[in-house]
Amino acid sequence: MADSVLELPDDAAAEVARVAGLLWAESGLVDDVAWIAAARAAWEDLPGLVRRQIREFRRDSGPGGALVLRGLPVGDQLPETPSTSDSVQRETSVPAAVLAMIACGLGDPVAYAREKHGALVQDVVPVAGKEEVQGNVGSVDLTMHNENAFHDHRPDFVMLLCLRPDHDQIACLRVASIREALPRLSSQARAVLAHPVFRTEQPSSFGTATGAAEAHAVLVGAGDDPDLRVDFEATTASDPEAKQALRELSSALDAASRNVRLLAGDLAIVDNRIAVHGRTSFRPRYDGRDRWLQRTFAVADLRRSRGLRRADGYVLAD
Ligand SMILES: O=C(O)CCC(=O)C(=O)O
Ligand SMILES: [Fe+2]
Repeated sequence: MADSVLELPDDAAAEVARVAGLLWAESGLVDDVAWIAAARAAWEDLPGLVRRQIREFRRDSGPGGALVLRGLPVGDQLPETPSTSDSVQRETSVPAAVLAMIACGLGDPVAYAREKHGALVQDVVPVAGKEEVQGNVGSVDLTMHNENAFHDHRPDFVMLLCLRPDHDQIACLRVASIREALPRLSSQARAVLAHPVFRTEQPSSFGTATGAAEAHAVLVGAGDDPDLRVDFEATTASDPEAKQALRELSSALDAASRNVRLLAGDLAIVDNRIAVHGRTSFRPRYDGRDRWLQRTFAVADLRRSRGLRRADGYVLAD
């Protein structure tokens, strides 16, 4: 099982920086299939320490369902933090190289055509006027969620690489796994959560809700080690008993949650099958030096979504 935090020793960090620098210099754009192929090859050149940790995490993400790698390179000349919704990283860069290589180690990167222009490396930045939005443009507390819980092909892993923390360094990524919450749930709640009496709408980053979401269970698979599928902003329960079970789950996850303060060069990887994530509030200044994360999704089995991906690329059409 993987440890939950790995601080890279200096020599390993320097080696990652060297390999990322070479990949950055390869021609093309981040979303080019050829550049992702180069990232896949470059993954093999990363230090064994990093590759082992990622592969162990892929096999078993542990009780907490999250891994933080500290000390990754993010480049020397960081531009201003982007300030608009839906901004993405199309040009190759050191952070994009780190995300692409590690996505290839976890499985393969993916994106969704309807979200953030289908870009594989996306900016997570606060946007003026959107403070209250329950999405990554906001700066109020962000409710716990599985990423794209509404989607049949939601990501298996969510990677968030910090390029720049918030000014006050108070924003925390929150992570909670069902493995740690399950013992806190009553057997009644566990049983109800395993029934398909919940519906989850698409998040605001995908556009407005359709009202056509299908019923699904929140706990899926092994009774003693289930997968989790919930978004406390978007999942609704069909009857009072199911509503109560959802409330119980929310408290159990809160009680099991961990706060992670990400600093520049910290990469959080969340196992989206067993863990939810959210974020505590912070105060953006919109001065070009606001909190800036870059995000990439990965799936363990790319083939499974082939029907949604044109030309066997990395973007899911729907
Ligand atoms: O801002 C954060 O730390 C996390 C935002 C989030 O949930 C996401 O980008 O998926
Ligand atoms: Fe998220």
